[in-house]
Amino acid sequence: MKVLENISCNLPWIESPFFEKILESKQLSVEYKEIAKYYNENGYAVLKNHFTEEQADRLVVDIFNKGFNGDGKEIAVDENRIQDLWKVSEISKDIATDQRILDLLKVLYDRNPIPFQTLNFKKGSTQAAHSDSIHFSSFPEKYMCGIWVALEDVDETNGPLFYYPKSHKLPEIKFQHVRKTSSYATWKNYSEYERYMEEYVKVINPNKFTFKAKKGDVLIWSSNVIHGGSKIIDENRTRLSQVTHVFFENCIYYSPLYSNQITGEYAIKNNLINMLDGKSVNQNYNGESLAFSRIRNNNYLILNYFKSFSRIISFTFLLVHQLRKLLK
Ligand SMILES: O=C(O)CCC(=O)C(=O)O
Repeated sequence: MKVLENISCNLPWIESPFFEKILESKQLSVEYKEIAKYYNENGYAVLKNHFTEEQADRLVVDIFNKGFNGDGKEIAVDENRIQDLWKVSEISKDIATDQRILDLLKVLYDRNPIPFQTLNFKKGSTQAAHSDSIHFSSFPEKYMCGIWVALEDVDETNGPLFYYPKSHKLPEIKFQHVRKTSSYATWKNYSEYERYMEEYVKVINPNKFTFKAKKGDVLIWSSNVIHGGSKIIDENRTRLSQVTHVFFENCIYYSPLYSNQITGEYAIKNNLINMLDGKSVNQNYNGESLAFSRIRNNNYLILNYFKSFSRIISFTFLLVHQLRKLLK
């Protein structure tokens, strides 16, 4: 079994080609076993009725009082979206760090989960089809998931979450698959990715599901599941929800959107805070510490040599880069 674990292709076992064999070797409860099989096959899990009405209602109060109008006003990104309400709302943090969900994630990923970000939506997000792996990726890959919680009932009229089961098995689409040049991408280029994904789902033609959730239901998606927010049919209705984004320990975390995969310059997410202890997240590769050499803005080379000289290397690269720009 040790051999199998070692050759599990550096993926979470739940996404490994050796899943069945590893599952056989694990002593899981019937409930965990069923969820694991479903998650492996479909890339998501639904936990019906997980949070109480009272918990959902308390969070809704904080969304309006602390997220949009209260002390935490500045944390509302726009009139529909709040980022990191967990920092000012106890109930938001409680839901984001729910022990039963963390226990399940520990089983599914065999590593300690690191919840690091919450998003709350007042209405449907209407986000175009995407995988979280464009925003949040890791080395080894796929150590990331999203936990989506319905804070009220959702049907086809108030912009339900949509998702494509089994799409986690497709290759991860990174920004450099979408564009021809090796130039850097910024948020302004995100629509190029969205357009690509729109066409991609048409040709891949996976089954599209919408999550007609009851208040308190939860959907956990794996990092590469393609999902988004459906069109809102009834503009008068809200669709209150919370998403928690979660990484797992002992990885390097980066944003593919801002990385340059052609030149190997990664936008390392070095400002992650683990909600569980409030501490900054340590980055390493399966426990091995590596050096990061800053090349430009937030882009780094990842080095496994000259660790102590990484600053000198960074500086040299920056200098050469600037000189070349000047000489052009
Ligand atoms: O809530 C939604 O409609 C979509 C949220 C989402 O796509 C995300 O958090 O990645």
